[in-house]
Amino acid sequence: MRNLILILGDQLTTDISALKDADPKRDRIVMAEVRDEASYTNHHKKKIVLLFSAMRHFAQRLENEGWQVQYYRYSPKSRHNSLFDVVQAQVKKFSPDRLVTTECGEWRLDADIRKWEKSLELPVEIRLDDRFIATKDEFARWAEGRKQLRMEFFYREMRKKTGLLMTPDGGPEGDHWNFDADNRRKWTGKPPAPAPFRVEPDRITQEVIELVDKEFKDHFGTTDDFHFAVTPEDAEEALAHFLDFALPCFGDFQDAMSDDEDWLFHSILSPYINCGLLNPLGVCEAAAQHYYSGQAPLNAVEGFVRQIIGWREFVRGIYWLLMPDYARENRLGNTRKLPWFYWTGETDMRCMHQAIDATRRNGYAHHIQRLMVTGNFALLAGVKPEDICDWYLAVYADAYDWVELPNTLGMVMHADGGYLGSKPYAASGKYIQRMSDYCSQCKYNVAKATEEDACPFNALYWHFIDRHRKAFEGNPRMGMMYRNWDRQKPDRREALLTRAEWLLEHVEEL
Ligand code: FAD
Ligand code: DLZ
Ligand code: SF4
Repeated sequence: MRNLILILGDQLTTDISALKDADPKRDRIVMAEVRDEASYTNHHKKKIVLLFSAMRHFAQRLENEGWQVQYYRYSPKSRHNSLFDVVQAQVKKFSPDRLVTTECGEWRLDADIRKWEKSLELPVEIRLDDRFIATKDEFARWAEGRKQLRMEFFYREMRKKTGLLMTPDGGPEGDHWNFDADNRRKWTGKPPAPAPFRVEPDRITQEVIELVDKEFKDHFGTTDDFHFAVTPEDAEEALAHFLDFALPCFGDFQDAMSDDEDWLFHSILSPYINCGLLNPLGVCEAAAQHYYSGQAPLNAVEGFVRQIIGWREFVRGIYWLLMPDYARENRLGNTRKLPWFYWTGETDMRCMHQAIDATRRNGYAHHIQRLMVTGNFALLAGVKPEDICDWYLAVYADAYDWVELPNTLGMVMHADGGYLGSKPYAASGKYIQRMSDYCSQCKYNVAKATEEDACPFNALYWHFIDRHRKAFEGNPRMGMMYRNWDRQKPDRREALLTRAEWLLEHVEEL
């Protein structure tokens, strides 16, 4: 046998670089559902269903196309509990000339795979993951020598590289690179948000749901109402659904939140893009096409494209530039344990309850819920980065270390000193009230700050500002906040800090 080709659970496309120039007659593919990957965090049950079912569908497709596939189904009694165990067994059985794989997305597993050449005594060829627009080296070259790494400037390079939304003379469509200023509307029910795309589980998915309910019953979330796509064809349908029904309003309501709508105008494509069912560049090209055909406005399409070729590529670049030390960063010196209600949703804070409950049911919450509700609370309450990062890695169907970690540790917790934002995304209840209708359903009063029934975000916000004065006072984007704080009467400041201290002591009861 010539090559043993390892395909990981988030590499589910026939275009994956490990399969380039492969020969179905002489090469053999290995894929495996293994305990170590399914249990290194408390993955949401829906994420395991999505990946195992998509892996099984993908293996079946490869077999139908004539490939020899060694597929290991999950079994608690298996002797092969890690990807290394599986590969080692295959190497023993078939004595391949070499192992071929595509670079792994997570530092943890990547570091492991890079040791295999020695432990297997076999050449291991690790190919670039060309689903990303920038290679790790390209990002490192862009970053070199820059005082500050800003997503916006990297994004412009990616626009030029891909030609997405560029005019023939090399400028950005609409004369601006970024239309974010148009993308901050509150949603009050009109136009109605589209129903999310649904696929009913087929026989394979049903089997996996039964497996997950039995073997992963202690994991977070529920398998109930599983309706994610698990094949590339269905994921393409999900993309078409988004382009037709949600993209036109994506920009306007990108930052909005709603008490009775889980999905609003978001694409819900990250679970598919991240595991290989959709190609990120293809998704952006399809969105751009909707702009050129007049089906969606530029602020929506540019905003959407920026999330993918800007933010998604940028966080990956930061991850590989700074790992493994990055994961240990805690520049604000936080020490608090993650409050238990992150796992149960049992809190009277309506915004937190709704975001956590949607997360539990769906394995999904949209960006502003992640950033400005659950993230903002963890930042204000001073939760340990490690704890909150573990939570985000566990609870979302799209979560992988390379994308979760910079978003949480960097963007939300500002624990890296500011690679993902020039100031922390800290906000009081006023922001949540402005962008949602949660507050009108809440036990707490968003207009109050110091009283017993006052919105906890308000006093916690000022406590955050006060306790991190040294870190942020000199930041030009924070200066106004410090001036506002200093202008308040000493009694008022005292009352706010006293209320915040009480809240911090009683976090578990909120
Ligand atoms: P849309 O709002 O429709 O956006 C379109 C696409 O843009 C997404 O599918 C995604 O591929 C990309 N995108 C948007 N924002 C980001 C971003 N900040 N970073 C990377 N890609 C982005 N995204 C993940 O894919 N996996 C994660 O584990 C993850 N963890 C996060 C943790 C925190 C604390 C925060 C604040 C954000 C996190 N994000 C993560 C980014 C973002 O919230 C999700 O990508 C988005 O909510 C997915 O839903 P959607 O497909 O409907 O996105
Ligand atoms: C996330 C995940 C899960 C839950 N299970 C598997 C698995 O059983 N087999 C596998 O090959 N991959 C799995 N994955 C994805 C990996 O843990 C890992 O996150 C990615 O391969 C990183 O690129
Ligand atoms: Fe959230 Fe405060 Fe509004 Fe309640 S009042 S929903 S806690 S922001």
